[in-house]
Amino acid sequence: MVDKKPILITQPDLPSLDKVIPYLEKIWDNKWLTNNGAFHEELESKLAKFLNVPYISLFGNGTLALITAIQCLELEGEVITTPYSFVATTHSLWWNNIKPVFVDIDSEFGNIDTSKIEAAITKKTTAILAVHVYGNPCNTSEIERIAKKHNLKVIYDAAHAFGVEENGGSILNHGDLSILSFHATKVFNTFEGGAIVSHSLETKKKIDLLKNFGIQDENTIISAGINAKMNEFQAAIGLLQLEEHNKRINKRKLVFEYYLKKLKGINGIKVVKPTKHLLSNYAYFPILVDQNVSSINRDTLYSRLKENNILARKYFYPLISNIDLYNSLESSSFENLPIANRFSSQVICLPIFPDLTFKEIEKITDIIKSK
Ligand code: T4K
Repeated sequence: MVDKKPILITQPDLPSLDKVIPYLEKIWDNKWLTNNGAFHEELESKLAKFLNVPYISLFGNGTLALITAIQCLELEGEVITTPYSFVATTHSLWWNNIKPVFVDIDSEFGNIDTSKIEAAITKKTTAILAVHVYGNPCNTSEIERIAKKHNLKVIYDAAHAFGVEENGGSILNHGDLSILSFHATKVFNTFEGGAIVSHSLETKKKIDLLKNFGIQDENTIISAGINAKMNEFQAAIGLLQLEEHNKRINKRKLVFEYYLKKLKGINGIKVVKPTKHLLSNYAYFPILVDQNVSSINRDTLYSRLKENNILARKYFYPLISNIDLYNSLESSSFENLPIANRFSSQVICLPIFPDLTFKEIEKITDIIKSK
């Protein structure tokens, strides 16, 4: 019999309501709702400490953070990026009138393949926009070596990488800027929200102007900024989420490890998993279904899970380079992006969240085993 309640890809973490009320009371008393309110300021400084980064600027969502990061670095022309991401990554270039140039991904983690970047650089290239897909770090040292050699800026879309550390340091400390998403579906959520991590006070100030219409003071507007501010309700939620964060990541780790145990040795199923020297956030549980080895293809497995009320997701399908908006670009050709096309046709992200039970995991893995 099919259970009535679906198992969703994720279930947003929420603080208990009784803890939220005092924060709401404060907002109601202060009547200060947005524009650098007290909770906004407190969350910025607490997050910078928690993530071990020098400067952070809060945003209304991750997409606005991406668009603003590009504005901050004054990019133009062409930017090298990956087609294997959520559409927001490439859309942020489109919103800045920049041509995306897609480079293929590596076959282990699905991150941009650094060995292919240099061949894609032209006179018009101004930056590399890479993504730490599923929270697994890109090859940052190689990206930054190439960027230095060709005088390019580097932005990391770290929407999946809240709290991830590699070799003991935050992966947010790489590149010129990193952006985060605090969307409901992320490991740290403020309902909607996002941030830019920067490495100098001067840059932070520039970002803060850009997210507030470019207003310097009552009489001076110095840039064509946008409205991308985080409000006090979001910031209050963020402060409460932070208290629970480590506990939730520990629970995610148990879920992740139980999945690994249950999926061990199944022909044609490969888990995209973090390396050992990583402090992971266990944000996603992606598997690749290899039709040549497995008795089933990705779409059939996806449907079978759905028939059993398990709503997994094909993150990331369709491949960004294959959608109408971008498929006429030269770099979108299948020949240029064989690995990304393969990943996109094989991937399923299985449900993962702190309260997913072992029983639910068994239900999911049993369906995969019986394929
Ligand atoms: N860069 C990357 C690499 C990203 O992955 C994202 C966002 C961004 C940039 C942009 O950041 P933001 O501007 O979003 O801050 C979801 C999210 O909407 C999106 O934030 C996320 N990436 C992407 C990977 O996933 P959808 O279209 O799959 O969302 P949706 O509404 O179908 O939600 C997925 C599932 O989550 C639902 O089936 C049920 C569950 N859910 C969702 C919401 C919103 C809940 O249980 N409660 C909720 O409130 O894109």
